[in-house]
Amino acid sequence: MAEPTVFEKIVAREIPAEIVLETDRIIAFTDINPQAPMHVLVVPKTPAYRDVVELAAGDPDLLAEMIQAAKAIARERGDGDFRLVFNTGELAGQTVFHAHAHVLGGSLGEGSLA
Ligand code: DGP
Repeated sequence: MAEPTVFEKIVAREIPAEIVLETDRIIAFTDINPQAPMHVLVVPKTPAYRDVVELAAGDPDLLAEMIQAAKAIARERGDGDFRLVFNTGELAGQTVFHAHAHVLGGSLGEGSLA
């Protein structure tokens, strides 16, 4: 068995997080190192998918649910607009290999990619 990721520990309430939304299949919490005025991570509770590509292939409905959750969070915490970022692979800056979406909102700056 692989070591649990930090996101599994947040799902299990083994480490604290500022949780902003939770359903049966998803948890969302503020990023520990925010890159925008609103920076929330939307995470499927299952650790089965290492990244968004695996998730899209394995459970597209769950990915769709994450995108709807992103919209709800952006409406609640900002002006409703948001940028969705999926770092995919180490060279792209992925550090936690448990699929997740970065939901960024607020004043992002022109052309900023987070
Ligand atoms: P990525 O680089 O795409 O794998 O993003 C991982 C994000 O997870 C990164 O922006 C920082 C965030 N993160 C890492 N550890 C923790 C933690 O313990 N709590 C919270 N809230 N966020 C974390």
